[in-house]
Amino acid sequence: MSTQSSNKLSRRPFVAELLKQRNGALVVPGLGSPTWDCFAAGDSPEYLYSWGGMGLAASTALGLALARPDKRILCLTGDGEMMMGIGSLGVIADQAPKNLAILVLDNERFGETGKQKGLTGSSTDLTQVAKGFGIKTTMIVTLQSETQALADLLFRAPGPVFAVAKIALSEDPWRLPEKDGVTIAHRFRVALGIEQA
Ligand SMILES: Cc1ncc(C[n+]2csc(CCOP(=O)(O)OP(=O)(O)O)c2C)c(N)n1
Ligand SMILES: [Mg+2]
Repeated sequence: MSTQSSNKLSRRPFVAELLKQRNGALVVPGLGSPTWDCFAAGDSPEYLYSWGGMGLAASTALGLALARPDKRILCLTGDGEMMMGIGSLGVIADQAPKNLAILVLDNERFGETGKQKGLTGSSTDLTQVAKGFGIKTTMIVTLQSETQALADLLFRAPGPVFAVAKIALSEDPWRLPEKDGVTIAHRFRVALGIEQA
């Protein structure tokens, strides 16, 4: 059961609703909670789960987007993880892959490691930061009713696009996927048809 501390978006049902609309998009979830949210919504070999590596989700998604222009790529990460790899937004704006979307699940905290406060709850507006780096299309979502408009942006609008969803702090049960990086990467490549099972 999930314990909500505010009336913001509830992350598990919100992520599950969004992923229903991914229509073959490859997903790079940031470490910790976003990885668990994806797994809880239903495992897929098209999810390149992260374990431990903080700050690399957006740049990993950029590499994928450039390597596979035939696929839509979604980086689905946390505010803390995004802040750690914030410079990658400059390279994303510069390379401007049309198939890349980034969604930050922003609970304004380092949720997984004890809910320490991050900067997005006080001074930092990540959409303005993204715009400053040169990403022209951004969106902030605070209501469940905006999920459809967000899905249209993330999965259909010309990229690169950058969105922030303000989500509630929660105590969702752990849902931990496969941990072995070699296994995760292998099954991802198999799903892409570039390696044999
Ligand atoms: C380089 C590095 N520093 C710190 C950590 C520990 N760590 C793991 S998850 C996490 C917080 C992530 O916060 P956020 O991305 O906002 O996700 P949330 O759990 O809040 O959804 C931290 C600090 C790490 N794994 N790697
Ligand atoms: Mg967070």
